[in-house]
Amino acid sequence: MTKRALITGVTGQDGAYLAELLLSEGYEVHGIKRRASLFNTDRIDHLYQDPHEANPRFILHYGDLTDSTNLIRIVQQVQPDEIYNLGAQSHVAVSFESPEYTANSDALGTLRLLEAIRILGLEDKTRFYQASTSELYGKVQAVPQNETTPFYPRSPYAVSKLYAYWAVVNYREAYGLYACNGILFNHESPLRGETFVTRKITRALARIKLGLQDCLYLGNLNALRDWGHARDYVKAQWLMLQQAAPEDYVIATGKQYSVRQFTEAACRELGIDIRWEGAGESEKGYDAKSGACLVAVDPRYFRPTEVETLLGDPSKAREQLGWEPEVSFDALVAEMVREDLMSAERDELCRRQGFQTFDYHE
Ligand code: NDP
Ligand code: GDR
Repeated sequence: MTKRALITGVTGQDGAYLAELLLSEGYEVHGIKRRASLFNTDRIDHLYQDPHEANPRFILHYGDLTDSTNLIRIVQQVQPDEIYNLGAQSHVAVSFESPEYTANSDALGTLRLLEAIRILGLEDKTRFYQASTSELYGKVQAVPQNETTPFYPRSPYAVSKLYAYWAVVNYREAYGLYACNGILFNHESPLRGETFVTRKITRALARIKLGLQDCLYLGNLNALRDWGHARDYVKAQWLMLQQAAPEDYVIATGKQYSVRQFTEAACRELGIDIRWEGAGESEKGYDAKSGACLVAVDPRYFRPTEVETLLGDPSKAREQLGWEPEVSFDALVAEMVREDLMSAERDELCRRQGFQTFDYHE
């Protein structure tokens, strides 16, 4: 029997990689996308199948995590063997601007899906994956962080994800649901949203290299993160739902770098020698050859409460799931830089030919 999966957040970074993985594993994949005034399926367009063709294996449904009516209807229609709840307002800084919406989609959205499983009597059929996060550790209470480290969330995003985390544990214990939390540390890729720090850096430096942009403005250069590749991490999501019993797992590389080090690694890939001067809010990064300023700190990007350091211990996932990250930090940076350089080259060519290109950066 073909397995059927339902992915919320299928248009996001992880949704795209997971859909690809599940299709390659022979699944019929259903995804929930939001209605937008423009097409918003860039990341999954290569997977698109014409719904008029016979037996499509990749099917999209309009829906929103803030609307339980559509969630119940879609779950009823799809009767999924596995639900991957990846949909979320996932930007930590934005969650300070839109805390109520973040709670509605990230916390209550998760509850709505768990209830949909129950209301439809699918407790024995449908397995549930929740996209939990290292942001739960926030102001960290132990180093490195594992499945037993206490949580201390530091943003409306993290507080919302804390609610979702415990809702999953509670539904597992109360109703016997096969439901898992994947506590994933930061994972990146060329598909990463442009306003997360890694992609912001690789995209801006590629554009600076080609003369399309002057300066990259960043916030806290000292923040430390455990960065992996999204393709490796969606494999762990899938593995969690293939076990005999549902459990929660930390997924991380066990290595840590600062935002400054990520910037330096991207510069190395681009053949730029960066020299730092100043400290704190007045720190700047200069091109050692030309003397041009490449990077400047802008306090606008500081957060009201910051997560200064995260470092995961993935021992449990290694031992029980047989999971290992395959892509190193340097290979991740190289891939992101390569892809952003290609798209900057396209923009530069258009500009040379007299076409105006979009120059938005945040
Ligand atoms: P993205 O921001 O790339 O994708 C989020 C997805 O959720 C998009 O498809 C977005 O749709 C969708 N979405 C947002 N709000 C709603 C809503 N109200 N209803 C339905 N869908 C919605 O995130 P990632 O792919 O990076 O992350 C996937 C999940 O994993 C998220 O839950 C995130 O919080 C969590 N996570 C991510 C980590 C990371 O490092 N990437 C680490 C740990 C956890 P649209 O395209 O229309 O905006
Ligand atoms: P994070 O990712 O908050 O860890 O959440 P992000 O890339 O936004 O920030 C990482 C660190 O970099 C610092 N930083 C900046 N961040 C952004 N976005 N823009 C900047 O200009 C900048 N300058 C410095 C931040 O302060 C922070 O310390 C991501 C999301 O994917 C979440 O959904 C997920 O749960 C966690 O990772 C794990």
